[in-house]
Amino acid sequence: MQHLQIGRYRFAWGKGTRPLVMGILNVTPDSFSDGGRFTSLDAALSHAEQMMTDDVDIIDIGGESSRPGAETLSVMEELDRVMPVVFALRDCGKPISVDTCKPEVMREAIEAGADMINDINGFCAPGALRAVKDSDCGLCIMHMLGDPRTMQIAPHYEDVVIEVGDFLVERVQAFGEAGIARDRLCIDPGFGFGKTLEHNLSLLAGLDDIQQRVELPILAGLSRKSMIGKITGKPVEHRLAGGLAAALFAVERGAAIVRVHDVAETVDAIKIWHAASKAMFSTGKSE
Ligand code: 7PJ
Repeated sequence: MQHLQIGRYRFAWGKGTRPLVMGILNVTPDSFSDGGRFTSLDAALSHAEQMMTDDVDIIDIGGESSRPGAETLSVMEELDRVMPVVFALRDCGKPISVDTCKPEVMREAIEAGADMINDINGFCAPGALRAVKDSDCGLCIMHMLGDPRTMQIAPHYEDVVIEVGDFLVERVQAFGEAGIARDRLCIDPGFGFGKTLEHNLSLLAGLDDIQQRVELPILAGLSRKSMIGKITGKPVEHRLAGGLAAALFAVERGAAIVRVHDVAETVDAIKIWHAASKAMFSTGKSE
């Protein structure tokens, strides 16, 4: 059985294991609209509490918007948003992940007890590997073409599955050369990050090819993304059913973790998928 180390937590992954649900906790700046009594911290903590009630496996805290076209935050701004939430949740009983590209934020988060760093930039920033090396936190290495400001301007690949796979293989090699244990790593093709609808669909269909090449757990983030909207014609607030179908397709192709907004619904969907796929193993319908 293979394992993924996520800080204080250790999860089995691979055939027959239950895929994990990572809940998205976006931290927005304080608005102080009612005199500061109900702040973005309160809002984030009550959202986290709901996710725990809903059986989330990992809580992913993000302060910087990485939507296409988004502007970047300064280190101080990002720390101000994220760190109070990390401190408040670090002993909540669930692994805490921090979604950041900045080595300074990675260091502070790890110091404060975060269990995982999720970097949409694949730890490509100078100093990123050094920032995470001397810890046992889990690391999600995501592929992105370019940067969030420009990535959706005519992205081009000869073969998206091969090129994203090449990038992930190279990054995993760099982690190995830096002396970082393989059982801390998971990989992510980065749906929507410099990809057209066709690219995203090729990656979804090719998840098992990437898995076979890299042999690490795959994290898939499809929740509410524009590819769901493009196929269904639905605005972001009506993409739940589409997102559940995408998440189940991803786990069927081997994804070990799905990153989602709608935790309760995804946990139920995965419980059903998992129960049925276990029955398939035990009746010998699967090789
Ligand atoms: C992803 C992410 C994703 C990982 C975001 C959004 C945009 N991290 N952070 N994978 N997406 N690992 O949630 O729509 O797909 S931000």
